[in-house]
Amino acid sequence: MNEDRPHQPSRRRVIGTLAAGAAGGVIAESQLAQSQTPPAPPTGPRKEGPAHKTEVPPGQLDDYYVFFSSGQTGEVRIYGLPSMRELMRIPVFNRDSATGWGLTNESRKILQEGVLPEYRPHLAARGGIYDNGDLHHPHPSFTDGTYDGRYLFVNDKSNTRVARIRLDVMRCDRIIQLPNQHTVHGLRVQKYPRTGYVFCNGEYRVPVPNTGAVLDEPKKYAAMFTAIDGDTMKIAWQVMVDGNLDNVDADYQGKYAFSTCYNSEEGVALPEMMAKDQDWVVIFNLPRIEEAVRKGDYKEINGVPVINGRHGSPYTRYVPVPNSPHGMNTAPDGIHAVANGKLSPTVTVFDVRLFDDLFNDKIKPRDTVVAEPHLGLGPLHTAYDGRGNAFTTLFLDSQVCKWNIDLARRAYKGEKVDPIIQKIDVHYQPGHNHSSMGQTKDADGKWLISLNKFSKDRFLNVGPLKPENDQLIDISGDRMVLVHDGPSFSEPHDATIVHRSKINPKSIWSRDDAFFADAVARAKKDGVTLESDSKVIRDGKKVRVYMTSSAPVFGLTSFEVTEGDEVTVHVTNIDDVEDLTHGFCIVNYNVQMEVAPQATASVTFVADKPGVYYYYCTWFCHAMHMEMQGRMLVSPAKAAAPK
Ligand code: K7E
Ligand code: CUA
Repeated sequence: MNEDRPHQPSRRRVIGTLAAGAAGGVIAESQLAQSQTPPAPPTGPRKEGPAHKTEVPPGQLDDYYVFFSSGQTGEVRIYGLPSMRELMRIPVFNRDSATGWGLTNESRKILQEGVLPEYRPHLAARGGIYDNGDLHHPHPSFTDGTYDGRYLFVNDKSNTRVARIRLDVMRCDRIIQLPNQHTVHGLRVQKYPRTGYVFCNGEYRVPVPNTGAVLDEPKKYAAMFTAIDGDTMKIAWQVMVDGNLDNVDADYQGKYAFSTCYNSEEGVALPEMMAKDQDWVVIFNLPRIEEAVRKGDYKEINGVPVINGRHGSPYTRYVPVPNSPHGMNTAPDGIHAVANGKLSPTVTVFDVRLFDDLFNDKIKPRDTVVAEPHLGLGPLHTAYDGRGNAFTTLFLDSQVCKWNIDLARRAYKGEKVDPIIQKIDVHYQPGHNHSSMGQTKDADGKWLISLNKFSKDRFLNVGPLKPENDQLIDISGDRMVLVHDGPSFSEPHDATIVHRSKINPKSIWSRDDAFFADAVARAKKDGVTLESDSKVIRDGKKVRVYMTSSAPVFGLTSFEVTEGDEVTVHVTNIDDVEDLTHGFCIVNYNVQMEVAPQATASVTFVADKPGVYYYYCTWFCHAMHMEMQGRMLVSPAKAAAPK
């Protein structure tokens, strides 16, 4: 099943049609995808496979964390590798029934603060919160070229947001929505000296500012490249560019970031976007941009310094590459960066050491290109093993291509060498791939995950909506070996594999954690000690209920409020025991939240229906967990005085 496939020259001609442009090319693309419909699934007894490589015996731990995005599900998922077991989910841009993310006061504050003032009125009916997100790219913070275990940064393409997750508690602590741009697609972070900047690509071109004064005049639209300060989660600066930005990466010197860009035509419909056979990679000169901000060479728009980085600017360079490139991936050697061709069967290899000369006008943009190997159809993303080899996903060919960077450079100079080492079938239509530690200078060349968009026949049929298929490939030897199929719900675009030595989360919350500082402050004002008091404070129509939870009892077995009261319930889990989580759910009241050991969680609602309502613990915590319950007694509001 995973033996090599020869090159398929007949398919290459299709790319000619694609690159030649127009909607006809897209029809050819979908036909090509159909032509790959696999043979009927095998029946009969299961065969033995190479799965033992992924086996982590009971009681033993995985070697790596994998932070998977989940696309339109809006959350982050943590897997263990090599077992590919899902370990945990971190809600971010979604609502989550289990943890109460999107419902608790603590999470709502983060979600509400992550909306620009100009969009808040539009969300008023939904409590000032977006309900959906489209999370593509999870990237951990760096110090000195490798992961430092502080944060994970993620984008929301759908509502133009960036979120930060604290890796000590695996919880989102900040969200911001970016002004002056429309979507955040590509997201990567500064690798050196540290993060530092979080680079965010604005994909769609819109009027800036987007107020309605300009509508159907696409020539007046622009896309924006944004650098967020990862420590403060404030925007450091934005650069206005030509074309649509797709993916981004950064170098290992802290000097440059670079983005693939499609639609240099600046069209708004597909035939226009594909009209030319070249687009470009935009290179951003970080020291020059910082200098421009210091000197005031910018326009302030919506409170953000916006630098003009369009053609001719000293802050950017535009390097022509074949039509519609997609992934942008820096190699762990600190020298090479690869733009993936998508509509072109090639990838374009840059030597980032040449960028100084480019910005000093000593060489031409294309002089920074040192190789452009022809790999196969639909190259989207590239990963590395740290031994000079690269692994590129071929979306249309449903393959991963292993190739050698040095051989590609030599072939580009005219030497008769083939940079392609091996191609392996994946199932099917891969987007991103990721290698173990492969986006750091510590790339270890052990594992590769191919994140495939289609699973078709690879799993039991679950109806018209199928899972994606994340396949694990052993790259430790000379040949790639496919070792595991992993279904996942919509839709991981990207994943980051981090060695477990880099991450060190807590098992129990610290009582002084900022995550529930507001609840602590409210309690203090009410003269309540969260860790010991269980009481009800009435403040006009506002009622604040404080209770502890300690298996298997809540600090209050009942509390009484009046119809129409605004009730805030605070639950503090005083169990100081690893994994002893409680939950708090009020029946028929749309209230449910998780309270992990030593945490406080709170929720606010209006007690608008009189009656008896049980609250109960939702996390199985004790033999008497079923009995961990209490009653909320809601008395009817006094009837209006009779006339
Ligand atoms: Cu290629 Cu959004 Cu990184 Cu999807 S992106 S595949
Ligand atoms: Cu507490 Cu179940």
